[in-house]
Amino acid sequence: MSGKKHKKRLDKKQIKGAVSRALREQPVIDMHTHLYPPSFGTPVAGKGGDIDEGGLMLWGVDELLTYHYLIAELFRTVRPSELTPDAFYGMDKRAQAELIWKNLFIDRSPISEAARGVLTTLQKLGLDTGDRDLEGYRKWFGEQTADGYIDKVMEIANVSSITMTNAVFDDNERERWLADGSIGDDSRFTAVLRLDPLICNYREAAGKLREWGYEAGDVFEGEGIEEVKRFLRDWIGRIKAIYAAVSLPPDFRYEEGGEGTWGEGSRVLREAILPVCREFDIPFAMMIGSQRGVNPPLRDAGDMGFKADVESVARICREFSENRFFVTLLSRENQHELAVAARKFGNLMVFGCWWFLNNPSIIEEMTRMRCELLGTTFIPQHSDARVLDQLIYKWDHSRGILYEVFKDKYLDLAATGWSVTEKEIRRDVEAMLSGNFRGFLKG
Ligand code: RAT
Ligand code: ZN
Repeated sequence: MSGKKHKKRLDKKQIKGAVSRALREQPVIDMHTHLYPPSFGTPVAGKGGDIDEGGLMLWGVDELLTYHYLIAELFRTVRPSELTPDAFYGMDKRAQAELIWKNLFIDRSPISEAARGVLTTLQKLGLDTGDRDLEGYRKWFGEQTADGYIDKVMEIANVSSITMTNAVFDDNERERWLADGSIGDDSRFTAVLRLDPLICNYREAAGKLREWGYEAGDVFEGEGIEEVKRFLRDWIGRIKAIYAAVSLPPDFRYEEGGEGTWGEGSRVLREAILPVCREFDIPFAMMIGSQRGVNPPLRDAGDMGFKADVESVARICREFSENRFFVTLLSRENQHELAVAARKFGNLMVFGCWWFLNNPSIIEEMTRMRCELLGTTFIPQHSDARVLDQLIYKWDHSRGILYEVFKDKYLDLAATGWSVTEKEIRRDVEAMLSGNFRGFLKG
């Protein structure tokens, strides 16, 4: 039987061109960042803005250079007798940036992904990386206004929406929301309620809740349960959270019986967080595998990743079939099992190549495997940017790798005789960079 030949069939060269165009032109919704609009204050001096020392909006070359990924790399280049982490953190930001610049960019070639990222960012902003002129870069950034710079970065990175991580247990952030509920109203940003202590350290979280006027007991039980739910409802409403999220350590287990190390955290999940997510019809994100403080003096740079328990993820997805879950895991070894779990549960949306996995070789391997197991039904990447400007390199580098994977997949399709069209390539790329996320939020 001969079907009607597809008129728009592309040849190999055209397929490559179409994938490259689709990836370049498709705006991204970045579903997990640690970025904020200027309404949260900025400690960075720009043109015309006030400096707010505790401000949360980070941008500019000194912040790029002092990214915690690079701080970890700096401490591979200095002897403890020369510089301790405490001494480093005691230095001012400019001096920290200068040391990282010297040790990681001048004294050796910046070939690590985080170091290369700084250079891609400067280059795409139009600065000459060949100059190696840190002072010149600083001058350029000093001429930007924080607000206008967000538009510039979003345009260069082709990011249409930035999803924040709003840590309600962080006093600095919490107080800003309480002082002015409209700080989240910047249309370029959306909010996410981040709740780590509620599951990871309920007793401590309950103490805070009591300080804030919620009668949560030291043990998660009785009337305290309703108070935890009231707290969640208040904050989801206050910040207009589009989903709620938690980062869990590798030893996290979902313990249905409520016994064992994770018994109480599992009950908080089952009896408070997931019911409230259902009420608001929002997904819950679980980022699992980060072991905090493996080398405590390094602070944020001292965390590590280990293997998580994918079976717990599967049990949660099965028991809470009315909830929707975004899941990303930090260990490379977990990625195959997680993708297989997503084949079993439509309420599980796999996302991103998180933190130590956000390196070209691993992104490529993970994305190929996910395409092979899940087709187009996953979210290949998020940036995890902490410094606004990082959106530029994270998305530039990721788009390049997604090109390598997707073009191979469409060439494989064409080899079967299937007609591959530009319109359908664009449709699929739209889904993976934006639509799958939007659709999963809606349910
Ligand atoms: O990727 C990172 O920058 C980590 O420090 C964490 O922020 C992690 O992404 C998280 O959200 O906990
Ligand atoms: Zn993060």
